[in-house]
Amino acid sequence: RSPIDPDLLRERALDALTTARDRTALLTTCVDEPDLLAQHSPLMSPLVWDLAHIGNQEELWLLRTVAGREAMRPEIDGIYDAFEHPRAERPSLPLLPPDEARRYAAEVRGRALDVLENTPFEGRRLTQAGFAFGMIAQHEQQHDETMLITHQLRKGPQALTAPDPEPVPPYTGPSEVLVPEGPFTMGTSTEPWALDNERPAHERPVPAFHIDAVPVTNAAYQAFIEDGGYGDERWWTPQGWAHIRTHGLKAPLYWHRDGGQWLRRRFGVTEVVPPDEPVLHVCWYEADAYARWAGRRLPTETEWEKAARHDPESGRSRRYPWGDADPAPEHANLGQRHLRPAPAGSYPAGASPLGVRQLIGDVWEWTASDFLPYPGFTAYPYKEYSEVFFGPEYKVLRGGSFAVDPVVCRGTFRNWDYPIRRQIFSGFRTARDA
Ligand code: AVJ
Ligand code: FE
Repeated sequence: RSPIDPDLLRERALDALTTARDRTALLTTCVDEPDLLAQHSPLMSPLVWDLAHIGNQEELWLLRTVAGREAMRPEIDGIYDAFEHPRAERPSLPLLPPDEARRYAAEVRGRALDVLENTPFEGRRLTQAGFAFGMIAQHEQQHDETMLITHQLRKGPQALTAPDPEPVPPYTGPSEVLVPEGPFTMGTSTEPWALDNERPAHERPVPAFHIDAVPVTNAAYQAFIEDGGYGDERWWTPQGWAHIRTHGLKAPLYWHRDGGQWLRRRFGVTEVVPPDEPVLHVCWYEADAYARWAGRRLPTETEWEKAARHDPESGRSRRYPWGDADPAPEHANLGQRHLRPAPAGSYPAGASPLGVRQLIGDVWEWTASDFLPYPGFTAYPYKEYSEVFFGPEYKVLRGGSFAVDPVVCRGTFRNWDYPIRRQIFSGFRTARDA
C-alpha cells in the first residue's frame, strides 16, 4: 500500500489530525482562563494565541488553499500571522477569548474533515492535498510542543501529569560508536509528509567519526559544572562566553543549587536532578562548551543523520535508526507519553544498527551545523516555513524530544533555533574525528 492511496491518505490524515486535536485540548483545558490569556514568558505566546493560530493555519491551508473556500474571518488573519507580530507583542493584540478560539478551531476542523471526506482527490491534486493534510497535522503538533514549553515556563502548581518512563539498569555498553567512512544519502525525496527543508535526498561524503552511544547525562554535565566549566573561558566560543557572563548562567535552565545538591523545577514540581537522565534545557553555547571541555565536539548535522539512518550492511539510508517501521512505544520516548526524557540507555529496540541509542525522542540534540538548504532545495508550500530562516543565525537540532509526536519525527526531520535558546527541550551528544 502506497501512502498515496486515497483511502489510506484519508485514514492517516484523520488519525494524525485527531491525535493532534486531542493533545491541543489537553494542553488548553488543564489550566484556567487567566492562565490561557497570560504571557508566561516574553519568549512565548499566550496559550490562547497558539490555539487560534492552529485553527487559522488550518483554515488557510486546508479550506482556502486546498478546497478554495472563502475566508471565514478575514479580520483575524493578521493577529495570527506569526510574521506580523513577534511573540512578546501577542498579549496586547485583540485575541479571540478562549471560548471563541476553541469554537473557531473546531469549526475549521469540521469543515476540513468534510473536505477530506468528500473531495475526490486524484493524481497531482491528491499528492498536494495529501501533503497539506500531513503538514497541518504536523503544524498543530509543533505548536503543541510550543505550548508544552509554555507550560514548563509557567509558574504555579502542577497542571499536567504523566507516568514516568520505565526505570532501566544503568547503561554499561560502549560509550561511543565508530561510524565508518563512506558516502551517505542524506535527506529524502520519497517520504510523503517530509517538509521542504528535508528534501531532496542527496549523497554526501562522510569521513569516519565516533559518536556518543547515548545522550550526555545530567551526571556528566554536573561534572563539567563542578570542574568550573562555566568560569573557564577556554571552553567557550567568544559569543558563548559573552552570553553566559552577561546573563550570569551557571547551570541549565530550571536548575538551582540547594545545599549540596542540584534541584530543578519540572512542570510545577521541584525534584533532585536525576543523574542518569539526558541533560535538558541547555543552549547551543553550553553544549558546545561541554564538548570542548570533554575533549570532543558536537556532531555535524550530516554525522548525526548518518549515525541515525545509515545501514552499514546495505549502505542504504533508513527512515529511523531501527529501520523503516513507524515509531512504536518500544522504540523511543515520543508523543508526550512522559513529561521527561528516559534514562540514558533506554529503548534498546530503538538503537541504530551500529548501536547508537535514543537518537529519536527524549531530547532534541544540538548539532554543530547552521540551518542551510540542501542542494536542490525548493521552498514548499511557502517561503516562510524554512527558507526565510536559512543562514548562520540558527543552529540545527535533531531527533525530537519526549514532547514531539511521531508524525513530526523522522530520521530526516530538521529543527532549528538560536544558539542562546534553552527553554526548548534541548540536550546533546558529542562526537570526535576517527
Ligand atoms: C520548526 C519549531 C522552528 O515553531 O517556529 C510552527 C515550527 N513553523 N509554525 C517554529 C513552526 C510555523 C517552527 N520550528
Ligand atoms: Fe505556526
